[in-house]
Amino acid sequence: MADGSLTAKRQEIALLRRLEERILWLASWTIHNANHLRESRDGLKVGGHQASCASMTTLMTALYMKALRPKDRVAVKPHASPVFHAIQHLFGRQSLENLQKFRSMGGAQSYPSRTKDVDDVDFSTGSVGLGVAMTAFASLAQDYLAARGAVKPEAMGRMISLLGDAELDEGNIYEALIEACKHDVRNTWWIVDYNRQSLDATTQDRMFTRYGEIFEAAGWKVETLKWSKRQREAFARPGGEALKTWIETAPNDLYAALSYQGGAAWRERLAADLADDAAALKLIASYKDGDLAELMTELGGHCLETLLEAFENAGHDDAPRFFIAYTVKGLRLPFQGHKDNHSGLMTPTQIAELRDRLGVVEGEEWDPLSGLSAAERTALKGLIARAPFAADVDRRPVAPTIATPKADELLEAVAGGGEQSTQAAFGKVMFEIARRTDEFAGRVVTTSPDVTVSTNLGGFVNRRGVFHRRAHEDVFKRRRIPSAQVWSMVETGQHVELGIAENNLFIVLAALGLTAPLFGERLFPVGTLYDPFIARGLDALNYACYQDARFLLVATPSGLTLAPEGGAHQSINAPVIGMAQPGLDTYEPAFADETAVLMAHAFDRIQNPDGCSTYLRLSTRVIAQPERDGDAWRQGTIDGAYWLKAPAPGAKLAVVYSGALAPEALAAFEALTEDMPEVGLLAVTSADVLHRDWTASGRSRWTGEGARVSSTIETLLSPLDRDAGLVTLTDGAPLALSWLGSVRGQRVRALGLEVFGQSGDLPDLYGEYRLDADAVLDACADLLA
Ligand SMILES: Cc1ncc(C[n+]2csc(CCOP(=O)(O)OP(=O)(O)O)c2C)c(N)n1
Ligand SMILES: [Mg+2]
Repeated sequence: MADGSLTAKRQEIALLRRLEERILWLASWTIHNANHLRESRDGLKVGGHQASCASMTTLMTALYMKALRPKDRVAVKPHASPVFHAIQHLFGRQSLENLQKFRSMGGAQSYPSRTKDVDDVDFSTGSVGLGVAMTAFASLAQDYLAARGAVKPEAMGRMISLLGDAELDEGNIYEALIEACKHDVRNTWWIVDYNRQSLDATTQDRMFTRYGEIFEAAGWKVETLKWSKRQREAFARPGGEALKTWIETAPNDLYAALSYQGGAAWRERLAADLADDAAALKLIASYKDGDLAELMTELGGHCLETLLEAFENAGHDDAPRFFIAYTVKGLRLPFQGHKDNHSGLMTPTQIAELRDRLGVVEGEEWDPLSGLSAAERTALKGLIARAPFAADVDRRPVAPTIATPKADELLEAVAGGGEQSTQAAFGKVMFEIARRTDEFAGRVVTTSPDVTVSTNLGGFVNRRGVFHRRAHEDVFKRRRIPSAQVWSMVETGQHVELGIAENNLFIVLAALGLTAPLFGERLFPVGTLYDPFIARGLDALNYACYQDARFLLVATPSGLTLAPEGGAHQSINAPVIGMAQPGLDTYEPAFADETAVLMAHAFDRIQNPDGCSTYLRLSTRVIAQPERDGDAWRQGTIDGAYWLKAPAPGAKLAVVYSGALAPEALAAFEALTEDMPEVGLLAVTSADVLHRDWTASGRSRWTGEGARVSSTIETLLSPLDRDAGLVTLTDGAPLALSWLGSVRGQRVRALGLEVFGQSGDLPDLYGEYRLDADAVLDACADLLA
């Protein structure tokens, strides 16, 4: 390298180092302000993680100021949020006010949030491990779009996760790693802040070499960034090798303790341990205490040169990469290396000391370039402006609107009445969609954790193929072996095959459900699984919803009604889970036509700016379909309920049911009408939508906002007598419907599942668990008594 460019490079590193110090400062000060300076109204600790931030500032400076390009997407370690917002502030994308309001309402969020932060958050994080997996599946989504020409090769970005080393204990990371391997995922970097500390303590040594082996086994390139340039230079000197060996073989806790205690402690311990090595002792003696401490603790993850070089080298191909960047938690802060430092906050004296050490002027704490010379300020501003990531690129593209099918079009697929199950109806609608040639059909993407066939997606997949970057013919088909299912993998396939890992299903849905804001291309993701296994991926489902990813989730079969499959598969709490999950409308249709109407509605909601995702809880139970008169059921299905049999005004009793128990409710209703012709039968397709509408309507009355006075359920229940009784029947926790009694203060007998089921046929199980018509009649008698 010519001397000139070498000097320029050195100058740039020096500037970056200065900038990095200021990012460390701003992140530390942001947390300090929130905890020590801002008024507290509730006495609660505000919190924030100064040590976790300090661990990562070098890494994030190298990335954001040099390595990242606008097309790259990042999931930032949740508790490094202040560093992220500080950098965004330097780029002019985060206001000072929001930094000052860190962790308070409307301010910079505790953990980076796509939906709640105003700056450029690509992926929300918070629940450790999920953001990591998200980047692999975002890359898969990018590949899916690239295969269709929807993302051009030059526009493909890297999906990067910055994670803590303790995050590596989260099992969902390895589920994602396995799936990523099967899908040949590329353009993914996972960069570990390897400080060997978790929340509670210093972590065990035993996994040191194993992580690299695990990732290598999965086909990733592993880059271990253990040493800084300063260390490499020192190790090359006489006696240096011994120093290197000492660090390599030292137990984590001892290394951490000495990092905390500082130069004198380092000297004492090293002198004792290396007493037989004259060259090493001489080398140690050549450092002052402070310099010795810096030498021992400035590991690879704190070295800009090392990081920049690694990112630069890795940028030449698209292989997935696992970087292990060695760091010290809390480096340069008074509690560096201390095992209890996770939630440690600097005292006012300590932060003042840091401020003075970094050259920030007292009173100018919010000015990131305070105390610097005019020349340095100009140079740093230039450096920030030249960062590739600072380029004025719209990172929130708006996807064109796609025409989604009308309910009438999907209804045709299930026409004919007769006897059907909602799961079969779902399959028919998907088959009909697969047949369509419109833009919408080409943008539907299905996915399932190894239950594609048993959830009735098979027809769709037969027509549309399985997605894979590397085409693979269905050998059974080629050999003309009869099979109901074609499993041909092609780049343009529209089904993303997943192994049995429900966590992955939800994170894939999160990624596919965010392609519109991430890549400017709308997909309509449909994911299927067995209803009980929603619980398996609940945090990931919540994660997807929290980011406002849009998809249709189809859970089938469900409830006690999957009877012979046994108690372990029967889902009890799912309806309540659905009700309690924001960002997800939960429906449980009973009939095929309701299912078709709800699917059309769900596709519309995926795209609607004010929409959300939809969860359909379906069943394999084949039941007689109703004769419809009029169209009111259609809007009612979407609004959450309609009278399948309207009550006479003043009726003293109504039966209310959800989903697959419709025949039992109907049988009880028919028995009742012999004596009480005024009784009504209410079909509830969504306890969730009904409940939310009811509470919103109540709120609007108190606040005076909104013109609505009466909610759907209030209107529906209004013909009944004030003292009427309601018997509710649902194949799940009775809580899902028991609240109906509060709407008008009516008495309720709520039937549902409160204990685990067992294998059996429907008459046995409905009898045993009191979900049959007799149970409804008993409950009615009790109410009328
Ligand atoms: C799923 C989940 N469990 C627990 C937590 C609480 N928590 C936050 S950070 C953390 C550990 C942090 O260790 P590490 O990932 O190594 O990050 P560091 O702060 O050391 O950089 C824990 C347990 C969480 N955020 N998410
Ligand atoms: Mg850690």
